[in-house]
Amino acid sequence: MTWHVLGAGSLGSLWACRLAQAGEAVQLILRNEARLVAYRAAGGLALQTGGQWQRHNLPAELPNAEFPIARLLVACKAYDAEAAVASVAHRLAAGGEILLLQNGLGSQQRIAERWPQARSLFISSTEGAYRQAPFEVVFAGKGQNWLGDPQDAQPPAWLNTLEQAQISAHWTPDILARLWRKLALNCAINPLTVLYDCRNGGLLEHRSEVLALCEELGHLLTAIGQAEAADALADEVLRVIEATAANYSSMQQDVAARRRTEIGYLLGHACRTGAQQGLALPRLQALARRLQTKLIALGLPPD
Ligand code: NAD
Ligand code: KPL
Repeated sequence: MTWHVLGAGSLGSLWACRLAQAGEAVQLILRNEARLVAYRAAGGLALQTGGQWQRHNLPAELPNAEFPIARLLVACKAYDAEAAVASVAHRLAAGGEILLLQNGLGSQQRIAERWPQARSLFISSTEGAYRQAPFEVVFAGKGQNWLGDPQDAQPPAWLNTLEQAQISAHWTPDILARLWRKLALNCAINPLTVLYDCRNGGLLEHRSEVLALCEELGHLLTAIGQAEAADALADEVLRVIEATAANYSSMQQDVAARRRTEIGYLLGHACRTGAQQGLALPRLQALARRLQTKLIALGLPPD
């Protein structure tokens, strides 16, 4: 079965190249004619793994191509994902699958609700990749991919295809717990690195602020039935800060490069969920306001 990959950015290219290398049929779906022309001019996708570049001239098409889609990997940013799926929704085969590779939460649930005729699988990824140039991607950090379906605990039959393609993949019956845990880590670290304009390690100078955020995130997670995701959160946050002390968080990098952030699906989603629960989250709300003020001052979308 063909893997249709929507979004040929960092993770989309990483998945597409590894699947193709393992002999899977892969079809890229690019946003518009200009991207398709640029892709063809580039001669395909180039992926760097372990210092070695390899080019993969994968077939690419536009969203309005005619062929039905049975398996769709959505590898756009959270704020683009729903519109991207809408652009190909008329091609989704009944009983098809949508794999959602977004960080944070909110976009996945909206897509699963809007297209219930397909099975939506949520993915939490700790792999690292970045685009060096259009259609040139560097595989920067090995990690894990956790897959799950909040509606159905049964894994898909093709799961081991991912391992054969060197994509480390694990099935979890509780993908929301994984996504909430990662969201909480990102909320405790990323916004502060933007506000203090520092590497992750710089937050060790703001330890009490980080710990206070962890406490509030723990209250939120417990209130929404994600107590497992709250377990020893502060310890893990401090461990991650120490282990990645020399790195800039993904949000800090986005802001430094004047790219839109995924704040609306991280801190924004946490604050909205708290409000729906009638939960007071003063520190997280204040953090969101400070971050939004900074984003607006830089000319970036505040959500
Ligand atoms: P990216 O910006 O590199 O790639 C996204 C791609 O989607 C871009 O090429 C963009 O042009 C394309 N796109 C947007 N709208 C589209 C549309 N309507 N039709 C077709 N293509 C469209 O993003 P990324 O870094 O690959 O991140 C994807 C998701 O994975 C994000 O939620 C991110 O937080 C998450 N993530 C990324 C990494 C990483 O290391 N890059 C790691 C873990 C999680
Ligand atoms: O995921 C991260 C990011 O930078 O987005 C870490 C390294 C955990 C920091 O929050």
